[in-house]
Amino acid sequence: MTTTAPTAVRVLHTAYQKSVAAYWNDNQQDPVNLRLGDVDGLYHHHYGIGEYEPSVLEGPDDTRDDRIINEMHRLETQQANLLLDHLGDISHGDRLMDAGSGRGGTSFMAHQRFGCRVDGVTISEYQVGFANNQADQRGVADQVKFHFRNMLDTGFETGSRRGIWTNETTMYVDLLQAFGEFSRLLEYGGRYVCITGCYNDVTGGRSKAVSRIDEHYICNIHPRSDYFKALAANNLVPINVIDLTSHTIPYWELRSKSSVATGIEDPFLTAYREGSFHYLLIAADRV
Ligand code: GPP
Ligand code: MG
Repeated sequence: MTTTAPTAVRVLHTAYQKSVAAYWNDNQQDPVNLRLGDVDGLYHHHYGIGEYEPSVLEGPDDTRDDRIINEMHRLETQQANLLLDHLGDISHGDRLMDAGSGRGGTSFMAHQRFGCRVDGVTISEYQVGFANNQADQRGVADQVKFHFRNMLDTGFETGSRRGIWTNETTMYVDLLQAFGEFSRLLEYGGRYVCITGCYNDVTGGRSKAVSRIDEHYICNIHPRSDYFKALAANNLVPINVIDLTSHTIPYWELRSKSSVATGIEDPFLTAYREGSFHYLLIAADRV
């Protein structure tokens, strides 16, 4: 028996969670994430927002690809900055949690901005190793730590968090369970910020394009309504809801023209343009 087996048994509760962990442990060499991260050492696993600079698509040919990669990375970093803008006032002594922390990009940005301790949790042991290695290289390993833990059952202390965020990770979890755990972890008045893709209740059920996104990432995109039901059921009161759909379409247009396109660009563009899918930021306070 390996030494990691008992830990994995405690962290991964279901066959679905095991398959998600396997996806993120095994499919990790995609240049769409590594080449962008190599730009400045911030490795993201989320999409971008804002207009791109159109000149990146023009000549000279020998630098075009690098300029597109840099620009996509800038839009992804801009997305994470917008998320952090909504965490409210965070002091040095506060503690934050990144639920579904990937390779750590948003966690490092949060520490840089607020100077406080950040714990990232992920069910991918590969990602824990990658992100903790980044923390060592950045010299912040005492402040930013990544844990092989399940966001539905973190084991962290009740009321220990001033802020928690999910940057495109809630499509992998039951919202009632996740928000129940976040509500337990947040102190009174603490803030939860979510950026997510959700499907549109108004246009009906899951569209074909949304189903293709689910299949691609092995996720389960929730309807918009489920977010607000699950927040309300867990003493999380929205203070801000921003529809970012029109702000993320340029990122997908640029990505579809890049050398690192993965094939999922068309379903995203179709889903957003037909109105069956939204890109939302939700900020909520724990009461
Ligand atoms: C992007 O990660 C996010 C997800 C996989 C979750 C799904 C998000 C939705 C909004 C539906 P990534 O950066 O690893 O994806 P990619 O490799 O395609 O860039
Ligand atoms: Mg990516």
